[in-house]
Amino acid sequence: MTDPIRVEPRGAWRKLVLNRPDKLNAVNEAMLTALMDALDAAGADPTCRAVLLTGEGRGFCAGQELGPAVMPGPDGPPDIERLAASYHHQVVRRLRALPVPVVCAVNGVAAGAGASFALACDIVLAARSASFVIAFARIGLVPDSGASFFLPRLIGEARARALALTTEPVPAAQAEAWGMIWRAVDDAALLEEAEALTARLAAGPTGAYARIKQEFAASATNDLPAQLALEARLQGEAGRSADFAEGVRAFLEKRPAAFTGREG
Ligand code: T3D
Repeated sequence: MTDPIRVEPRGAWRKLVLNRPDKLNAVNEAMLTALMDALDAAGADPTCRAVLLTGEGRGFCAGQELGPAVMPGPDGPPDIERLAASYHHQVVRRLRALPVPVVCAVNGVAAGAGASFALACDIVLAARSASFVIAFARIGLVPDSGASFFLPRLIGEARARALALTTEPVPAAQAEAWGMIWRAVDDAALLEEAEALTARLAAGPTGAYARIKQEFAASATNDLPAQLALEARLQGEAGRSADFAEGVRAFLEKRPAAFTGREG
């Protein structure tokens, strides 16, 4: 059987590929479990300093697989709450908590939870032909897997509400113009650009990147004094790292820094 998630180790980083192209990489429990395992393995490996997430084929991810698992059965309606909390949301939590940067290369349509997964990543590049569909209401569901958290923060409430209610697709160029993603790139250049960016991040100050993720996670709820206190603590930690010492030395010696990702 084909692995629903293909893991491609690339030295200091790894590529995770959603691998069910005939269904536009729609996710089911087995695929979500494999994705969680792959993210856990990346987080547990100190030599893995960045992750790239993308999809196989013409789609990035069409969200939850619409099939028997989400159909009413003899025992009544499906338990979507359990599915969401135990699977989809666990993926989103892992993407946000992973202590290394996660780049997402949206190679085609990202719909429903597929769009949410992309928006949960740290840096999102999308092929110009790709689109984002907040598709949930098309089938009578509500934005999920973080979509109702990420969207208003990224593009403002007016656009977020309209996308959730109308489910109109957002082309990649529009997503870039709205600040929903980092950059739309030509289809042929997507993977090369995403891989180069991931490799660059994998050679960066890994500990500082982990703390940058912590800062942005906390800024969603902190007031300014709390955020300044957090910045001071994290800056203190970063300032004690070997990478900071190397960064300053490299600056003074007018050469590129050779970061190792080491703390001490
Ligand atoms: O736990 C929870 O959180 C539950 C809730 C989950 C959140 C969700 O994700 S709910 C949203 C679920 N996803 C959708 O509603 C999207 C369904 N798909 C579509 O609307 C369209 O496929 C797309 C807009 C994404 C792309 O359209 P198009 O025309 O490019 O492709 P297509 O022809 O519709 O799809 C190609 C194939 O993929 C097709 O299979 P076939 O006919 O060739 O055998 C299609 O059935 C299949 N496919 C696409 N999406 C899904 C799917 N199969 C199962 N589940 C899908 N989600």
